[in-house]
Amino acid sequence: MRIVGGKVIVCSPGRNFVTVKLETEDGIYGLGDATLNGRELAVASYLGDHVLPLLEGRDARRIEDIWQFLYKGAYWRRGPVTMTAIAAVDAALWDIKGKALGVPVYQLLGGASRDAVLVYGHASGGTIDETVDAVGRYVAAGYHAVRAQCSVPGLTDTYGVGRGDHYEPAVRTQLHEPRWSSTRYLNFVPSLFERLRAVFGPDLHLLHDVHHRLTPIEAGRLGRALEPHHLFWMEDPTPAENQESFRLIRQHTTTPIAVGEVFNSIFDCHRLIEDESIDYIRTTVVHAGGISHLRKIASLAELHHVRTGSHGATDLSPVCLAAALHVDLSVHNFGIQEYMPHAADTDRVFPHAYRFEGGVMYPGDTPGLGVDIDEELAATFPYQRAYLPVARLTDGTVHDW
Ligand code: GCO
Ligand code: MG
Repeated sequence: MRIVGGKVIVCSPGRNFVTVKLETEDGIYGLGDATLNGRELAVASYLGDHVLPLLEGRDARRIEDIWQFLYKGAYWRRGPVTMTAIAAVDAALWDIKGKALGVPVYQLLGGASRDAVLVYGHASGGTIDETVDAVGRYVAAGYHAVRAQCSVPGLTDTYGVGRGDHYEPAVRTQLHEPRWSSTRYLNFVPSLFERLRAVFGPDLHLLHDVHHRLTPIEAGRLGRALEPHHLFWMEDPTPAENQESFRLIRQHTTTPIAVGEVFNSIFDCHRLIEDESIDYIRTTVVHAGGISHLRKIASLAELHHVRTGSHGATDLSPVCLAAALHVDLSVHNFGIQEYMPHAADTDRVFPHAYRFEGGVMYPGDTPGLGVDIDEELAATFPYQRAYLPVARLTDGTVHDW
């Protein structure tokens, strides 16, 4: 089954997405998400200028071989641009294999290990009262797990606090540089979760994203302060270039720790996993080398009591979400999947078989990934340059985002 063509589709139905479409000699095609928020065109060029010409004529059935060919063959390894490009090709090949064999991808990955995929939604508010209301709306919609973020008094534009229930961090106009204070944040956040627990009781899973903003010892303090409110996880407590940092957090708190949405390979997290200094690994299909590589990370994690918790913000396209759901359903050590519904225009451009129902998701049984792209409609939404905000401390120093 030779690959006879491929293209990169860049569109912006609500936000920017980069999608790879690979075509085979028998007319079957596969899709892969290649979106790297704020740096989209770099991946589009990597794929269109350098990768797709190499795929012409190769056997689409040899997924692992093509993965190794693109990874080892480039000489330049890892990094977000390379690994996102490889991920897109990998997902498209799994999509093709599923379609060729007439089965959904999760069946190729060992079949379902569970009935459905537990997901968490994003609640946020400008005040604690607003955040309580937002969490309440998710509970009413059937969610069993909710991430809660709240504006920090004295700071404008706190990370993760959206307008309405749809949060989109990338800004299409000028670059945004909001100010940040870890002191104010640390003094405030425990009161948010004290209130949420008092209102919603012990059974609702509550999550929180720190977005890499604290030092390890500050993160230890936050984790300890949140212990009475038993969070499902504290996400990205500190930047993770230095994997050893997490040992210190671990020594100070029993609050479960999740990290990994910016990781690109198993080499970014193997020490964290082997040291058992985290509880959830958040790597996902599009930024960590595709379905093939994500499964290897999940297998390593399984040995060390670490469960998966894949990134699933709106900048990961429906093609990535579909692929993630197939992995989630099949791996034994699945933990939870992040789910932010996409804009209506995004869903129209990417019709899909996956569905949300009662706090869980199902990838569906359509052969392959179960997601398509309406190329004509996509062409009516041209790319629009957009950037993530850059955080600065109150004195103007650039801070971790
Ligand atoms: C999350 C993330 C997102 C990211 C965004 C970056 O937990 O969902 O932190 O909000 O900021 O996906 O591209
Ligand atoms: Mg996050």
